[in-house]
Amino acid sequence: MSLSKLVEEGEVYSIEDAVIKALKNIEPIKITEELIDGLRMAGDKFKSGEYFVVDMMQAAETFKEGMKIIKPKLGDVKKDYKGKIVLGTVQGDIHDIGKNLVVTMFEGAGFEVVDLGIDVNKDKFVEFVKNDKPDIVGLSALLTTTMLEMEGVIEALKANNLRGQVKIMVGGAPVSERFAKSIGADSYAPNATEAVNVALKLLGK
Ligand code: B12
Repeated sequence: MSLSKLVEEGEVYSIEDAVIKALKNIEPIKITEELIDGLRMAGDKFKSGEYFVVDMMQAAETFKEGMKIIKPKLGDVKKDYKGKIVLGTVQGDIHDIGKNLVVTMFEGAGFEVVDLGIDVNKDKFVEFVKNDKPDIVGLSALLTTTMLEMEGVIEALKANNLRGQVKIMVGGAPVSERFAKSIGADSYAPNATEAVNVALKLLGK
């Protein structure tokens, strides 16, 4: 069974061996893409009603197990330093599967990444920008209620005179380009691969 299929079908006990085997002749970044593909296929099945949440969770768990082995290897292919990004899921929201994918892709692309985790309040973002001076702040939200919190983070940065120091990217299933513009974010990306491309553009690279 292919790596993507193993993730799609949630074969959590087989993924580790399969990834170790694949590493013998496939580049870590290619394996990452295959694992992401599997998660996307599971997501499609979820959308069409073929998969339930439990199937989606199983696929996500399988993805995570596979990535545990890949992550240290991605360091080997790190290119030159691209910039520093801090990411977090906004306050009130505990969804992190998508955000973690974004984190992984940024790490693989050569960014210094700080992951603040889930349910992150705006003060924590403000504090981080003040002290650690990242180039980009990435905000994730999966709920229509918590996506409004993104605007709160932007307003808090403004109130602390920090807005001009960072670029702000937003993402997550309910977020759109239009929403991003309406709250004054610098950009939006629909998925983890695009997120890296958009970030490079934002930083003029
Ligand atoms: C898995 C899941 C859960 C898991 C989360 C596990 C985890 N560790 O993340 C659990 C079971 C815990 C959960 C809980 C809840 N969930 Co939920 N969940 C989902 C589900 C099925 C999949 C989300 C997912 O992981 N997708 C796969 C990833 C890969 O995609 P993604 O997150 O969109 O991320 C990609 C892009 O959006 C983008 N991206 C993401 N973040 C960022 C950030 C940046 C900066 C950028 C650039 C890009 C980017 O890149 C990612 C990778 O390509 C969705 C359904 C759906 N279709 O989205 C519901 C869903 C989001 N959940 C929903 C709900 C209602 C809830 C609960 C409130 C349920 C409840 N009553 O308790 C709670 C909320 C708890 C809370 N306070 O947050 C609703 C939201 C409805 C709404 N309109 O707001 C959804 C849409 C399901 C539904 N159809 O009703 N959930």
